[in-house]
Amino acid sequence: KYGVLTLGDAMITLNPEETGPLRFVNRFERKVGGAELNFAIGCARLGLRSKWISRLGKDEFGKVIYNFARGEGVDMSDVAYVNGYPTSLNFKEIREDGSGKTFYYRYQSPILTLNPGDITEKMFEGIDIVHLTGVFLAIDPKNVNIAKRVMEIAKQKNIPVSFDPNIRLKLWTIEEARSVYYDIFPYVDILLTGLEEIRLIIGTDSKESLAEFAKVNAIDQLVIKDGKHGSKLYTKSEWHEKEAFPVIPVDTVGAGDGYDAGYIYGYLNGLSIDERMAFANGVGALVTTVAGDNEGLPYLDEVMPFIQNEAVIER
Ligand code: KDG
Repeated sequence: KYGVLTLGDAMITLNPEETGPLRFVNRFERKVGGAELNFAIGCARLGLRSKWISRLGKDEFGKVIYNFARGEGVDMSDVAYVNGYPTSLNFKEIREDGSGKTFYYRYQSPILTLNPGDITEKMFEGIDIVHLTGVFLAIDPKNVNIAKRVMEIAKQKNIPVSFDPNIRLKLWTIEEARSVYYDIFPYVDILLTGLEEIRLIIGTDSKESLAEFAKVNAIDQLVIKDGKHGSKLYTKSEWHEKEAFPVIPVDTVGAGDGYDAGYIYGYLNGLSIDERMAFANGVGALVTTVAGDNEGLPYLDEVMPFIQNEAVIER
């Protein structure tokens, strides 16, 4: 069994039970969200050993997240409760036309108590890949130092680093994000980004510029996720493309995290580039068929039949 390590802040996500402006919504469903935790859960469901480093508020909501993640089989040995920092909240608003908005209440996130010194070499035992995302970096400027410590230890131990920019413009500006990303990119072996995101980061999505960007930053696999249009990948001077699987989406939040988990699963298990892109497209598609940020993440034995059935239908 391969092992993954990720790190980040999780939240209680409150999903409205009715559409419309949040001020008129009276009922919410309590769920759990957080990009890195979604990834960790996705990896655990696919059968990887999955470790999540985090801090949780010493409150009722912190316990909800802890028990939920532990129940999904995530290794919680480096998650601690902290006093004085309430567990973060995230309210979602859904308008009648299906568009959504997010309202964060994460000003004193428990993860703010994590310091570079808390990252120890022992945490990397049995780890085959480290995965970080831009949500953690957006929460506080000092988090870049924690991320660098994680990536430096990974480099010393020859553990590849994957990174998803996961731009959240409610947490920081694009200029702030860009400058931190460029600080991070030289450590990154696998970049898993959205098409819109990479446009925002480098200002273009022309194949030449993307290839140049990957070369300059020594990114081994540049993976570009494009939702219902599938994904593209640039590596060793070659482009690969894989179509998405057609589904009727009910909630696209978390699909990118699912894609990342699927891609990393395929990478670690030696699937060819095209196979792992198809596998990741399949995981991402399945996530969108279930409401919630991580509920739709599939188990390993659900992915292959889904991918194969679709292939049969296409013929
Ligand atoms: O990728 C899904 C996440 O965005 C969601 O679970 C909440 O982590 C979250 C965030 O900060 O938006």
